[in-house]
Amino acid sequence: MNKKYGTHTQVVHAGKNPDSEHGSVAPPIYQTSTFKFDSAEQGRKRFSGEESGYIYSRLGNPTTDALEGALADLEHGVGALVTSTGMSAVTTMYFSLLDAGDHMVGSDCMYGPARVVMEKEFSRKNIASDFLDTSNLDAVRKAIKPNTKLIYIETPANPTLKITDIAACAKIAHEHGALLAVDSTFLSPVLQNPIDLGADIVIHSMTKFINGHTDVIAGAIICKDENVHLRIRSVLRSLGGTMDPNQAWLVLRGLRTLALRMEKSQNNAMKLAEFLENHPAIEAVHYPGLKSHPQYELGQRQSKGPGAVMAFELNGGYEAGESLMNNISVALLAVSLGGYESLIQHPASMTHASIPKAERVEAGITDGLIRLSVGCEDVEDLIQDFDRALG
Ligand code: LCS
Repeated sequence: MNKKYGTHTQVVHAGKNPDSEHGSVAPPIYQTSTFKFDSAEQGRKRFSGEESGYIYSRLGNPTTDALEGALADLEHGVGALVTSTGMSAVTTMYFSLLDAGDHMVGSDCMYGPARVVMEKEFSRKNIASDFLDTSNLDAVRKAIKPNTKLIYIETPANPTLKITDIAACAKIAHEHGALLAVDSTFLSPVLQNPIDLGADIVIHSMTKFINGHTDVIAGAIICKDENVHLRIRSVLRSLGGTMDPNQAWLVLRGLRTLALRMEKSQNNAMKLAEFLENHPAIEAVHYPGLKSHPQYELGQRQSKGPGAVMAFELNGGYEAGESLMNNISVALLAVSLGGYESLIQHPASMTHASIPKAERVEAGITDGLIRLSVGCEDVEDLIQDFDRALG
């Protein structure tokens, strides 16, 4: 895809290669588990790599390839790998890049299970980790050890919307022979391209904005370097967290309207954040589009927009938040984010409940914090509904 095209054009056409047999514009769904060989010799050659071609859908399928092509284009990587879930993308990356005796530095504030699986499960395999405030670059530098192989940041972070400097972390990682991976789920490829800023790996939960229709769980890993891509691809195919062709087709269909949806959701989020910031019942709004956000300038520099997710605290603490969640009617009370509809939830008791309380509070995930993912509704309806429910 020509990088000179505008974002909407890129999203509409990324990776597109209409079906060569019939010219169908929408990609066919190759709903098959396996592929017939013309001869035993062909089967042997496909397995040995002497001949390209499909073998078995866990190892590759034309519909999942179509989605991977589009994502590699949009994130400016050498290749993309699509996975059954976002967590599968995270754990496949951990497994591929970290061996017993290695160490990882991660953002203290990230999607709860992505941190907990490292601290609870990978630690049992003798892989060490330190999760800290990666927006503090001195803290990142100090946490690096001779055996640090990976810095993994989530920016903006779920759910505090804290921002980490991608280019600076890439520099720190590379000075120490480590790789930098970035979970860029909150902004999607239309608003942030970590590889352009020096990152080696981009992770997405495509359950969120990329699919955008709240009907599929999916993930992706996009790499800058061919060797890293091939290493992770080999592990993914063996561990088995690959994507089904039907799932890939749905995500590709959702992807084509990503820029449109993101534009509408982001415009709504900006107006709603301004409304909430000025509302007497609200103590603080955390949204990278507001000048009050502590890393507003950094966000402006490294991203094309603040996205459509925010968090806020009410003056009345958790009880006021609970009452708001029970009284809101346009936004739905549900976890997840990045869909066409607005969703509201309480991280401390829901998405981040698996993180022990002391670590959660240290990461800024207070008991009073409410997270809101803004959808494509009419913003007037969202504002009126919040005004009523806050009252
Ligand atoms: N990365 C981020 C930033 C996420 O928000 C999530 C899920 C994941 C990775 C994992 O992806 P999944 O396997 O669910 O596709 N975040 C969720 C959330 O905030 N509410 O429900 C799920």
